[in-house]
Amino acid sequence: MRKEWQRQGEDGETVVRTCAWSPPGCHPVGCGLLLHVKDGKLVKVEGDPEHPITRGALCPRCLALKDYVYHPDRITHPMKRDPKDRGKDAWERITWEEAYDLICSKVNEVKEEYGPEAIMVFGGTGRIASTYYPMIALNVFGTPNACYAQSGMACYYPRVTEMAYVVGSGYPEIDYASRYPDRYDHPGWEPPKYILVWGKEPLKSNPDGLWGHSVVDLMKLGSKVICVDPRVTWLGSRADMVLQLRPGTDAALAMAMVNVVIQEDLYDHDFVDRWVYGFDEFAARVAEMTPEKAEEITWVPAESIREAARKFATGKHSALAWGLALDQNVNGPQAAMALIALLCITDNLDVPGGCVLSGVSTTDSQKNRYREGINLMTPELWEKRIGAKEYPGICDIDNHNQPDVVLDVLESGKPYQIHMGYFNSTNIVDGAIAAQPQRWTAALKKLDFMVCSDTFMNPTAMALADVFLPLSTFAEYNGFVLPHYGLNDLFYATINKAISVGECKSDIEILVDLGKRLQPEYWSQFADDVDFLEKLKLPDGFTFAELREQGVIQPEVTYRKYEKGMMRADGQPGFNTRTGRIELYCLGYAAHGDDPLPYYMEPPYSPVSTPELAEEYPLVLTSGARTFVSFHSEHRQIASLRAMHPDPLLDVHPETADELGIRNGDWVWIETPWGKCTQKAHVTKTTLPGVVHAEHAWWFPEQEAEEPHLYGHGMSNINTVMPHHVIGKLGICNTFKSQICKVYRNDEKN
Ligand SMILES: Nc1nc2c(c(=O)[nH]1)N[C@H]1C(S)=C(S)[C@@H](COP(=O)(O)OP(=O)(O)OC[C@H]3O[C@@H](n4cnc5c(=O)[nH]c(N)nc54)[C@H](O)[C@@H]3O)O[C@H]1N2
Ligand SMILES: Nc1nc2c(c(=O)[nH]1)N[C@H]1C(S)=C(S)[C@@H](COP(=O)(O)OP(=O)(O)OC[C@H]3O[C@@H](n4cnc5c(=O)[nH]c(N)nc54)[C@H](O)[C@@H]3O)O[C@H]1N2
Ligand code: SF4
Ligand SMILES: [Mo]
Repeated sequence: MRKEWQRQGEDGETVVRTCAWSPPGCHPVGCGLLLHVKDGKLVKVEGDPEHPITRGALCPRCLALKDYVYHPDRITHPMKRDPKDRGKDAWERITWEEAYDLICSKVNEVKEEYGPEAIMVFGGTGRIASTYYPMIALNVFGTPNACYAQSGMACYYPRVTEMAYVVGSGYPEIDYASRYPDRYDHPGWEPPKYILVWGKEPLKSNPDGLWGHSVVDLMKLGSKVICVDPRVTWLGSRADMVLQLRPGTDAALAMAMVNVVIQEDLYDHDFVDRWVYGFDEFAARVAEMTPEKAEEITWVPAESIREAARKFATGKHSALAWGLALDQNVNGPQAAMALIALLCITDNLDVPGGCVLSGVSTTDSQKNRYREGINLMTPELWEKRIGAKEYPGICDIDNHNQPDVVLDVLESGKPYQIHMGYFNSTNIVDGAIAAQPQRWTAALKKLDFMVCSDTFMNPTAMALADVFLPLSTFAEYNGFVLPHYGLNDLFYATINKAISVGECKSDIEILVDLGKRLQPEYWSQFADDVDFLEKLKLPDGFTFAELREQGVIQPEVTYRKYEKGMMRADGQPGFNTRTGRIELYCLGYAAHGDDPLPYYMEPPYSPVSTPELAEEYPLVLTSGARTFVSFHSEHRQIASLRAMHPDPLLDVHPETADELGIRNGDWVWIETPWGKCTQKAHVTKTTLPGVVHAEHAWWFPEQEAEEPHLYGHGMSNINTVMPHHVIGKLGICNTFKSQICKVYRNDEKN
């Protein structure tokens, strides 16, 4: 436990200890930083050696924080623009009061004329904003419409939904001893024997609450890694096994692995008898997926499937790190069910060195606030939430819209038209989130009024916004870091304000300011942003000020919580599902029209499901593996980071490159039936022959800002070639990681 969040340093410096979140973007892993401040300016950034988890380590994005904070292009005051000038660099500086007045009068106008539902708040991935943007919708504007616009909500929501239905809990995280102050030395804790890293690259992604480098720490303590990935990653090159599968075939592989475990009687009968519902039906279903059949589908040799399954099942304990590739796969819920089965029937759930769960009492403060927001509106208004009728399964898990339905509604104006948009942490026009961004952009241009809060000008603000709100970085505000957004409280900490830059404000300040103006009955309970934080109840009853003094809190872990009544609100042993057990015959899936048992389904576009299309588009395309130097569309303007990775790269195997007449470094077109874009070929043996991997979220801040150029609009954005409406029966998942394409030289650029 650390103390002293602020101290005097040398030469008149103040040193502020803090934990990172965003902006600049990252997920809530809360790495520890020491921010050195002199005369109100950030002069040095270093890792905090006393942070119990990250122990001084930082990745390049935090090391470049100073370059980001003081970048000459950063926008540090509010601006407005006449809607007829959208797309033009015709911004006018205004004060916060003017910005708020404009926003509030538009909100009231739209509400009066069309109803609150005509406002939609758009948010992106798990930056700190994602904790608060639903509150702008629900608790401030009073609209039921909060939209995370990725087709099929295909990030984290699927895994969380699957866990909710099958296990009745939040996300299971590998036990990297984050909850012990003495970390890896803690008596009773042990490193996993095997870590199954499935469709995830944690060293680069540090996703949701997993500090990725801990996998390296665990390997040093003896853990072995099995990677399931079409590419050999850095971790893969040091792994015990790499199962290089054809993208999108994960469900077949996972079913075959769990089948091996059952056939070879490598599972824990006692666990199954006590805690699993529907095991016999499940076993009968996966029995159809023999390793030989899976080999045909996945391209992974049957013997490797057997070997990996045996290792995982007999290693005591083994942990699963399952990643985004499971979400960006329309067969993801079925793959997930098989993986959850693999984890639990081998007794690796909620045990030391396995995967830990959070109990019912986990941090739920923000969720409670959303609920208050829902209660502020009438049930009839809540009923109008777009996509919730069609896909209640996903929409009710996180009180959101279903984004594919949203796009249809934006385009058709039916059942009602959206008139105002508020973009809070999403660069929808030419950033990461939108499939077919051309469609989103055209549909959004019809809105009467749009607001964007961000740090830099970007394609979304340039093309759409009428008001721009300048945002503070995490060095400039107070807040909390909640790993897994509170769904698995591995540790938690405060973000401590060290500096101010221009007139920038944080998401939390803007939320409270707008709330006080638009819903004073509710928001008058909070004096300001810090008072709002003080009143968010955290686990263990800490307030913001107390937590700041304490430093990083590592809540105590209890293993096997399901035996102790800690997984259910009623305090009974078991799990928080309909049957009280882990449902491998999943009644939740069945209730939403899907098969209660796992099955294999080909990706909707593949050499197998669409052989005629595949004649023209013969390659399998996956996309979006993370890099160290960017967070989605962010950081492209930070010279030190961009120098490490100047261009968008397409990984192509040397044999495939030869067949296509492509050399390393050539610009190539990547084309699908939905469009084309261009990236630079990176010829590498780390991918499979016939499988290419494209980077996502590319735009070019150094290029002409105004439309039609719009920072190289669509030129290298891989999502211009990704379709909408290929979602599974639950309304979740997409095909960003399992698509088909053709690749050919782009001779205009070579
Ligand atoms: N630096 C950085 N960190 C980030 C982000 C960022 O943009 N930059 N984004 C954040 C976000 S929003 C998220 S969701 C997380 C995601 O983080 P992760 O869950 O780690 O996911 P990815 O980095 O997309 O990569 C997953 C791996 O899946 C592999 N893969 C591709 N297709 C398939 C497939 O069909 N099956 C399998 N089994 N594997 C496949 C890729 O080759 C890649 O190695 O990262 C977060 N962290
Ligand atoms: N092809 C392909 N496409 C993908 C993916 C893939 O793997 N393949 N990954 C997908 C995934 S998993 C995700 S989550 C989406 C991500 O998509 P988004 O989250 O929409 O990411 P960006 O396009 O970078 O837009 C985020 C914007 O928020 C701003 N920002 C950063 N921090 C904050 C903050 O704290 N508050 C506010 N208000 N703004 C902030 C940034 O400056 C940036 O302009 O992309 C998806 N797109
Ligand atoms: S993972 Fe990297 S970018 Fe994210 S907070 Fe930690 S050091 Fe910073
Ligand atoms: Mo994501």
